[in-house]
Amino acid sequence: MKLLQGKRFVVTGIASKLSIAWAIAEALHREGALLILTYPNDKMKKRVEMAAEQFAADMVLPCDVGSDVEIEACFAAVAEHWAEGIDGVVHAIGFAPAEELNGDFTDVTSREGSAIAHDISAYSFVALARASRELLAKRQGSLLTLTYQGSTSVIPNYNVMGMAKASLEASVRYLASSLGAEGIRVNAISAGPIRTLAASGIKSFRKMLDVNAKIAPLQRNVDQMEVGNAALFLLSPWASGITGEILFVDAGFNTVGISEQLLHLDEQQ
Ligand code: 0WD
Repeated sequence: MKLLQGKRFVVTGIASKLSIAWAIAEALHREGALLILTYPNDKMKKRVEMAAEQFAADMVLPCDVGSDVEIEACFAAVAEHWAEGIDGVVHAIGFAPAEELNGDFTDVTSREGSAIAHDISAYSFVALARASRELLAKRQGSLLTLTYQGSTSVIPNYNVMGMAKASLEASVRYLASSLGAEGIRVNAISAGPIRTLAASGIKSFRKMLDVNAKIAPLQRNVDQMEVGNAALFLLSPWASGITGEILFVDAGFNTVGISEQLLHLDEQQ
């Protein structure tokens, strides 16, 4: 029998085959899980339908997380389809206006851009948790989100997304505390940089990948499926004792202060 045979998950955030959510859906499907996939707008619908076909998803539903009405309608449809509850919700969503992710933090961070980044990238996780609470409680399910080390350390051009990810990580802890009594676990994966559509919006991303691979203990970057497999674990009964946790899947990058490579940087130039 497969690891997650017959378990039921809602996966958000598929924008292309490169999306981290695509790999998570692939890992869940590989282990026998049933899926409902969501899309934010008509432009993305076709791509998500492609994923649905590949992973034999039960259905695809619209869910722009900027809209409470859409979130409610989405989970009402999930509840109708899976009245016995769900085993997990994956939040793989991040957004900030492009001009916020290019330039000096103090100069480019605007009130409006900040509000959008926090709403779509952080608050939306709380909104999804509220909408799925009853369904998750029925099967002791869990919530999973994706974050990045730019929440706690400065990364050039990550800017307002660093603020939003810090807020998202705080919400993981508050949600874990709020929902723990119902048996619902809440965790995040802090992934190393991976080339996706969202990542391509960050200035100098390619350079960041190079630096990351040089400094990380594993001397390379991670790929989508390494995140997918870690997600599989956190969403599974094997992680039943883990909640409020931020799990790094970043080839060890976050553990390094001064690496051997950094120590000899001047010799390499
Ligand atoms: O290096 C990376 N790629 C990392 C990504 C490192 C660490 C963390 N992450 C995070 C991202 O911040 C995000 O939270 O992983 C999550 C998934 O990102 P991804 O897989 O890198 O990026 P992508 O394939 O672009 O998926 C993000 C998607 C959107 O894509 P676009 O490209 O259209 O912005 O988030 C979705 C959308 O599908 N999204 C929304 N979904 C519902 N409602 C909304 C919305 N309003 N806005 C964006």
